[in-house]
Amino acid sequence: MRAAAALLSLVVVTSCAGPATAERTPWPTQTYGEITVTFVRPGTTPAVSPTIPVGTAIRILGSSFDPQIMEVPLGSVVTWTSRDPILHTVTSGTFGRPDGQFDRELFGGATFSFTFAQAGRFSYYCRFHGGMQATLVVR
Ligand SMILES: [Cu+2]
Repeated sequence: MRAAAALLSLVVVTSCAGPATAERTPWPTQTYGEITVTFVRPGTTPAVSPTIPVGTAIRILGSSFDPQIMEVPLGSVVTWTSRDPILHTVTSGTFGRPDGQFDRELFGGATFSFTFAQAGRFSYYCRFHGGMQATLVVR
């Protein structure tokens, strides 16, 4: 057990590291289920794969959805809260191509909630502002 603890202090945990090649990842890796552990040598910098935030709350602020991409546990209720003084929408689909799952106008402290009962990648946007686009990954 002591040896395992000492070993863990030397590793960096990365997720979704994908297939490691000797050229791209010069450190040995070991995969345990969905977690890949990279064993880092002293004096080197580990390559950590980017991760996206996990949660169920999205803020609308500055004519932007925050976060822009978020992972949502399957079956969760996701809630959008507007912190902007101008009207926006939370509309499923991509700009100009609503998919009909949800479409709600929000402003100034208002909230909207939607339950994601299916896994997948879902885009949503604001009907009034072409640059407001974001993605949820439900898994
Ligand atoms: Cu908007």
